[in-house]
Amino acid sequence: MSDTATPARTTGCPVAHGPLSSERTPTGCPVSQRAAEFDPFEDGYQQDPPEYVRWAREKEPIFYSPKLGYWVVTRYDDIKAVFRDNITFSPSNALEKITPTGDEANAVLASYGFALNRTLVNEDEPAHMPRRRVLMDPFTPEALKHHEPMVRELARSYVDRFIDDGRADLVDQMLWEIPLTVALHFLGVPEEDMDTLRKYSIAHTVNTWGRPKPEEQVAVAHAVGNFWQYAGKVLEKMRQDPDAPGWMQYGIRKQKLHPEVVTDSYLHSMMMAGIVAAHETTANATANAVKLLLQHPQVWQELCEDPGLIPNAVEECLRHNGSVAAWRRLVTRDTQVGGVDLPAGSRLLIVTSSANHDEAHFSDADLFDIRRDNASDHLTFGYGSHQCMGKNLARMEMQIFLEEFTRRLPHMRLSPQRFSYVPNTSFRGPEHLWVEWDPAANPERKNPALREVQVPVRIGEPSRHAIARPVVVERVTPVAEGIVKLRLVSPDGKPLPRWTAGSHIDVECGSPGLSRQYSLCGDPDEAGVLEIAVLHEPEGRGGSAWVHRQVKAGDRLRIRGPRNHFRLDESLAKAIFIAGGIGITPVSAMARRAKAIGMDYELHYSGQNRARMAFLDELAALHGERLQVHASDEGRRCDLHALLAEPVAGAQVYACGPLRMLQALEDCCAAWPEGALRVEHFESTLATLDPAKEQAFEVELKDSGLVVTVPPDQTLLSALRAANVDVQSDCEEGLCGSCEVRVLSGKVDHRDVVLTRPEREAHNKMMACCSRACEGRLVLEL
Ligand code: FMN
Repeated sequence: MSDTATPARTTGCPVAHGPLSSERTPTGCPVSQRAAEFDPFEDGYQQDPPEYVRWAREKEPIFYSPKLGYWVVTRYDDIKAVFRDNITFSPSNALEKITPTGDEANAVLASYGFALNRTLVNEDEPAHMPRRRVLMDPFTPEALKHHEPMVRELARSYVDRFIDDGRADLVDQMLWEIPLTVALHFLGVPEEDMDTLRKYSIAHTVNTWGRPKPEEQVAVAHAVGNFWQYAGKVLEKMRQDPDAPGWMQYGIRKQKLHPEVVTDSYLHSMMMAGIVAAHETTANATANAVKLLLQHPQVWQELCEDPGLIPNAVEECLRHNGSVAAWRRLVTRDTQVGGVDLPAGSRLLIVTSSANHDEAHFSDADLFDIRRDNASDHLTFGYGSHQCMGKNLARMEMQIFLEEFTRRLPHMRLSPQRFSYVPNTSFRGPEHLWVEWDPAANPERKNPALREVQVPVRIGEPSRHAIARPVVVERVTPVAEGIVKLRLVSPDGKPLPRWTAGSHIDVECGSPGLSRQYSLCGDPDEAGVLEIAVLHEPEGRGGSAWVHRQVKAGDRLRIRGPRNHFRLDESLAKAIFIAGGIGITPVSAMARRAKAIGMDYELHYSGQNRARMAFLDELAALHGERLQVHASDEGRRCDLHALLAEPVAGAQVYACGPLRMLQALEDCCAAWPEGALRVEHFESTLATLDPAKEQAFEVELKDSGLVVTVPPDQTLLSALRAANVDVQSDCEEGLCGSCEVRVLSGKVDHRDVVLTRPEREAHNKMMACCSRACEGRLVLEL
């Protein structure tokens, strides 16, 4: 064993391994000591999977685990790439036993006729997508609505049972049984035998993802065998009454129309796998969520005070501490992930819980932030054609549970306890969750009507408009004619999220419906402070006027974000920053960053006259010679053509300012490499949708295997959401770039102001909030 780090590249592997073990990967590459020690059945992984593989995420993102015989993938982009390509990365091993069982256990399983076959989770194309399409409708937000009263009534009656006790194990007394009951209802299964089913489904988890000892294996095999036979019997019962409500009956009816797509073996396997998929994942996810929230009492209190935050809190809980820690794929042809060679036959453990803590995708990733604007990017539901079909049912249940708890037991806290987990790689949630409260302080004792209060559930991905955070205006400072700077701090000393140069926030200008974006212009290293500068636009729509008229020191504002669609590439040889007027706000933060990291840069700042240009002294002090000020009234207009006449190797141009200036820059940079010009727009020229003038069009979703029609009165974004496809969005005006989707074929009628001309002409990406098809069908990478 050596303890020297190798720079690798001996076998084409790009990873600089740490101290080495004596083991080698199947490709002959050395295995680092940490990789050799990796053991997902250890308590470290069970307690906190993303923390357990932090070293890998940071230094050795794909490694081979000799103990497991799997390649372990830990970063967001790599895992998403694996999910995206279900041909190269087959899901066929997703339900395989991770620990092979011995002969005795296998014989027991065979004695029950156990033949769990392909289900939606683990089948390859071309079989999978036709089945998914045929069986999907009951999962759309529209179809799920009618389950809401049943879930709510269940949640209420279970809380009734223990609300006066002052103490409960939420897992045993509620969170296990309700998702099971909901799963049974959804599937159309009779409710009897719940206790037996509970045992069976635990056994199934251990059988598939766990490491049962040889003596346990036989008992587990009996339970799984019984589970299998039970599923078969119930299915037979359902066939007698195929018009009853339920997803299985829906499948039975579809079998009549498409017998080659929905087969008998398929229905039997789905029956068993469906119970586990719908039940345990939600039970565990809710237990994890309640635990996480109660471990952050201030966040819990905020949720109790503002239940509108619950939908996004659910996403953040699923991100931070979801119930599916890792998933599996089988490599079907020689390929690479993240530059690492993976031969055909390699088995992958894709640690989605680690992806959910990847700093490259989630800034300040370990912070538990229920207002995080991209929380729903988490990979806990997977992604692409195999994404969890029941995600919106799970979201609905979790929202309802949290609403009931926050309203009826806001004084609940965690009891002292050590959490235990069923050892396995994938399904994760505490076996028990003890909480306590003072029943005398139950709010219902003063106000019994509280039991019946109801907040409408949001089915589907949460709306960004619900996730505002309060801030206090510490200072308002005039920084130029018509421009004020606001210094915003946390109202209660809780940290504000860290941000990166180029980011902006949304400020609610007096009401949630009137929100405006403002770039952060302070110092990203000054923790807990956000600074914006707002130009008064007298002819505007009222947002900036409100800021100038109303906002004073001590006021509370509601903001969303920060988010960044104007990132500085810190690996550049050089950055040329160009700002016009109020466009200096993001650019000043970027130039500050460039200076801090020692990058070569220049800063060109134009305006009508110095009195109307913010931050001049500060910028001059910080940037000295690198700053060029161009004030029109001094006859010093910035000659953009001359400035950018020659492309500079390895340089990028970052610009923000009036529309005219940004359009001119596109011409000036025509000779520059594609993507060398990066701009941030402050104003939108977008008209709202006029259905009389619009055409319907179709989009084919390559990753999900669906075809969605976008009618004339709907945007692509809303049509995708109605079809259960999550797409991020922010401004929904074509300004911010957050709803970008990749286009694989077809011509796009671009209506945003984010893409550059070459980007538009390439027709390989579009903004779902506003852009449409020129004609015919678009194929999207979704
Ligand atoms: N306006 C500013 O005055 N300062 C800024 O830093 C600023 N940053 C913006 C960042 C983005 C990403 C966008 C889309 C716009 C930004 N704006 C900024 C423009 C404002 O959002 C808003 O449009 C402007 O204040 C006019 O609003 P009004 O017409 O309601 O008065």
